[in-house]
Amino acid sequence: MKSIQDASSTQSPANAFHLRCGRHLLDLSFPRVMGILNVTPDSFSDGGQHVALDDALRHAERMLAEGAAIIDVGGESTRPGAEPVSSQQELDRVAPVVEALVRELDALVSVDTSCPEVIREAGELGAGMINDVRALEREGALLAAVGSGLPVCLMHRQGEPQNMQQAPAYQRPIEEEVADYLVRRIAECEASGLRRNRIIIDPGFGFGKTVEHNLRLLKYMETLQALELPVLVGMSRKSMIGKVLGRPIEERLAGGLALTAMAVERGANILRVHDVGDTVDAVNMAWAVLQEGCEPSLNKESNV
Ligand code: 8Y7
Repeated sequence: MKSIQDASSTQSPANAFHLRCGRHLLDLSFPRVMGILNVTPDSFSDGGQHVALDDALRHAERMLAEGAAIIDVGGESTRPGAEPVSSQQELDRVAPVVEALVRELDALVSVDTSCPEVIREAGELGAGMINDVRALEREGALLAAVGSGLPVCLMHRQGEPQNMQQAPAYQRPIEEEVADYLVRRIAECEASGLRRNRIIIDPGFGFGKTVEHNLRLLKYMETLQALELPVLVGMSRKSMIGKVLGRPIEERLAGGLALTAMAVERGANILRVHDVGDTVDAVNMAWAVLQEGCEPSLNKESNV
């Protein structure tokens, strides 16, 4: 990552590593943690638990206290085989939560959506980031994102959630295909007016990839450094851990922390996880090694 600086935020001293996210300025001079807040009744690991607004707020508050810099709110399950939801349904689930997180906690909220209506509304409600597993490929999503003024995470995937795990296959080394896709997609987004300093990239672990694909993608994740953009990764509790270790979802934390440390070494800037407190420790420890020194305040009590 070279410079992700927006001309509108030149007042910051370390501005080469700051990302403008609505009214928040996200410091990416060290790796940050994004806490997952699912508001879908069918999300695969904590489905149904945070449907109520109060529960969602309390859960987010705890993640922020544990050091999350961003809360990622999602209203559509992208779990393999999940049923699609209407944009109105998604909006009904997500909007009250985003609004409350912004108003009550002043949180930097990311909205996990592919839907243009939800993207548009996210900006209005005070969200600071769009996280789209479909990289703004849905009709109207790119223009909605441009209009929102928010940074966007563009993720690689192969296929759609309904069928993506059926027979994932790549002709060339996966890290090259993923990087090539992202380069192409970034160019398309830039051509439509999405400025490069608003783009975050994500290799999309588990989205149309076998376990071996996922392991190789992490091993060679440094390939993405060539794009000189912030890198977000999501591996928390995913089946790549389950398959290697033979663990059910609730026993994948240790495996996930190992992956987190490796991702930090390979340049990950944002780690999207369920277990914020433990991940913050893993991130800060790995970062201390890379820096050959400790800055104990990193990622602690940090709401950006
Ligand atoms: C990812 C994601 C999911 C990911 C980004 C899960 C919404 C499945 N995974 N977004 N979303 N990256 N950017 O296991 O890897 O959380 S959903």
